[in-house]
Amino acid sequence: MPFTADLFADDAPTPTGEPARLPLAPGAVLLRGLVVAEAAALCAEVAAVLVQAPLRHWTTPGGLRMAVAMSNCGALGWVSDARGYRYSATDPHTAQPWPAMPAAWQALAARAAEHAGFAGFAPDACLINRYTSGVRLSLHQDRDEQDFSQPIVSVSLGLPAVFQWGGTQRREPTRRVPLGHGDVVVWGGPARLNFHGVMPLKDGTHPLTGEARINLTFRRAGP
Ligand code: MD6
Ligand code: FE
Repeated sequence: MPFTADLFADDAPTPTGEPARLPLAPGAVLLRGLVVAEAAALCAEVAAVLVQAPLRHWTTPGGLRMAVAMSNCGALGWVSDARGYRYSATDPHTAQPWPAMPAAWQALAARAAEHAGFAGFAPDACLINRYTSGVRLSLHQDRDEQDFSQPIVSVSLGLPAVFQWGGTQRREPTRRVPLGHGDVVVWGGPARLNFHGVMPLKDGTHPLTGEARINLTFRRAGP
């Protein structure tokens, strides 16, 4: 009996092979385990990208060192320094273009967006975030992109985290959404500018990422 109950729990993969979808808000959905089968390959490709464009801690416009270590691939990459938050075609540390976004990643992001109802998503930026023990990302909006009609696709790899999901105003209450290895969150439409963050990462070790959580966020940053 418990076995059957588990198999058909709310968020278990459905017998049709459709991913389990947990709506967060109109325009925002968690696709639990959507990329778990490709996750090992993704982790290997992440490592290869990070050889070309190593992780680093950007400085906020206010002069604070960001706790999350970041890098990018794709035509554009998200960076932060005293000049502000922005997208750049080159890595400020090497003055080189960012590594290309692997074709498999673009396809994966488009497929995830499609599952969430956003057809034709063609990301030009993939931000790579690395969290280690105690590291958090405070509540923010993603608003450095040019076209808010395009969604964002966020892939979680490695250690689990608790996502903080708010509303369109900072003062609105937030809810806590557990994210695990292979989970994908897509948001766009009316939820595109919702506030969100990541609670401090708990200690742990994952066979694919070690003592870390890796998050890939795919965006359409340019026109
Ligand atoms: C993270 N993600 O999950 C941080 N932003 O590590 C984000 O800030 C984020 O997951 C926009 C859309 C999806 C996200
Ligand atoms: Fe964000």
